[in-house]
Amino acid sequence: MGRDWTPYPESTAADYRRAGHWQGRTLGERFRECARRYPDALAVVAGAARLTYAELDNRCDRLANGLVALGVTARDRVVVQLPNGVEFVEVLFALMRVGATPVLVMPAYRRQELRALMQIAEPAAYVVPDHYGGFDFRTQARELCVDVGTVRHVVVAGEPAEFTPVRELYHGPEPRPDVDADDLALCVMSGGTTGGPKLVPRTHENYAYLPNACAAAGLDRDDIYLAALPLAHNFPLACPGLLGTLTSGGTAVMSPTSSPDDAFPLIERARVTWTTLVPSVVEFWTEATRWHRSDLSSLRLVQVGGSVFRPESARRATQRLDCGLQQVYGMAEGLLTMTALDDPDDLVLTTQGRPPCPADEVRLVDPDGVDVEAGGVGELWTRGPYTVRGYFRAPESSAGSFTPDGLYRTGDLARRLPSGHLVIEGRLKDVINRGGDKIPCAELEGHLVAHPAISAAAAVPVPDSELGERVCVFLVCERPRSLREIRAFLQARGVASFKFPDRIEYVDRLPLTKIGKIDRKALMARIAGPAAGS
Ligand code: OOB
Repeated sequence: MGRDWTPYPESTAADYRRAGHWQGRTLGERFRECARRYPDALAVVAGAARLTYAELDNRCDRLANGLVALGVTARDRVVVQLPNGVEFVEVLFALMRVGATPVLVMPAYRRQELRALMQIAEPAAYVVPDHYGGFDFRTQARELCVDVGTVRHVVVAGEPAEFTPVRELYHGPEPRPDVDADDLALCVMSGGTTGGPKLVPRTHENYAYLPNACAAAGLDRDDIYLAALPLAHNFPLACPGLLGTLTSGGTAVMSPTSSPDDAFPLIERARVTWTTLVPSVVEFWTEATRWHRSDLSSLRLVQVGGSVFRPESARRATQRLDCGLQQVYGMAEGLLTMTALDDPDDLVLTTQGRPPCPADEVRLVDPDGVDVEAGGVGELWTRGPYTVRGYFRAPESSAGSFTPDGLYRTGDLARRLPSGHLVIEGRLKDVINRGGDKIPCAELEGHLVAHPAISAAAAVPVPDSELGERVCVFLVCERPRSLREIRAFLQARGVASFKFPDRIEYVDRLPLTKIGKIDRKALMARIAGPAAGS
């Protein structure tokens, strides 16, 4: 096995297998077992398409054959940037069946982010929609093929232009390799760390454990899941999300976006029972119940995570949506914590719950790496059967983010209640969490100083009632530039629009800490007052 990623120590892997956390089966096998057990059950609903388990299983097989015929081989990386839809599900399982590694990228990402992660992944293929959200992904694919020499095939869902259409890749049998459960199932993008984009390598055993771990959501084959957040994100994909649904016989309904206009009619029509959302979207849904007439009475559970969820919003949401709530704290790197369905209301409203697996180790430490006193706030360090030990092909960042004995340093600050429930109190890392979308400050600053008139830049979070945080940038600049000009500059560079500044402040120079780093605390204190406008 190549060493593009850090394996678990053998004795630890043996412990996880002995305890039954790892079951030696691939995700493809688990889905196929489910398809054999419930062939006629409805697996996926997307627009007019409705596929039973047997149909979906068969289509995934045929697509896997077509990918082999195209020349995709085991361990090839394939960047998949598809919105929620049947193709997403089929491409994901087909690649897993070929033993290739899907690298899942959110549709909002643009050329800058993609180029950086493709330079790490060296993908053999890139799978995109023709259009989504008013953006032509084929144009971006053309540019990326120039930027990144390894992409042999661009595969398009929809009108392919000069590329390969997905619809022509459903083939008859081809010899396919065996896939090992301890090999990579997929890579997801790290959202939580500083620095450039990082890929999180998840093995089949590690990733297949996640949906099991989430049994706390009480999922069964009668459940109907609405995939409203982009499925390339770990939370709707596997916590237990789409993968939990398709390995337990339930139905996954695809929503093209998370807006109430798309999601509410789908909930009513398909009698959706549960979904996964970020706090800003739940708040929007809560408001939308005032004017939307759709019947949401089938909803029994909404999972909420990705950024801080205020107790008042949580209370309002459960009342207006009239359903259960599960708070989830998690990360692409692995660890999840979740409230239980039978937790008392005050714990559900004010905590982010407990880790689901007895083998999850969670430490709260002070700056010297020493465990804080019971009840104290410390940085959360973790290791366990579904938390990775390092990033894909990034030994240096891995060394910075993981301790020598394999604990992931989350950069989040947490407190533990006597019941074991964790409360996320803040964070140490320089990342802005804009409604669940993560923006590494240094990355945005790097793009800003590429502007010829900007000599220095610092990005800081500004508290916001809707999104939790928005992006404020402090610029040292010859003369003030409009927000519109700065955004246009970032757009032309190919930066994802959720990273664009919401507010600009001009300074003569950036305040520095004693050791010469940008003093973000001082900058945040300056904007604590009302918005100055820009
Ligand atoms: C989820 O994953 P990522 O990789 O996009 O972001 C991880 C970071 C965490 O380190 C933390 O800073 C923040 O997002 N976060 C939360 C939170 N859940 C995540 N901060 C406060 N409260 C929460 N409930 O965001 C993710 C992955 C799987 C499940 C849920 C969320």
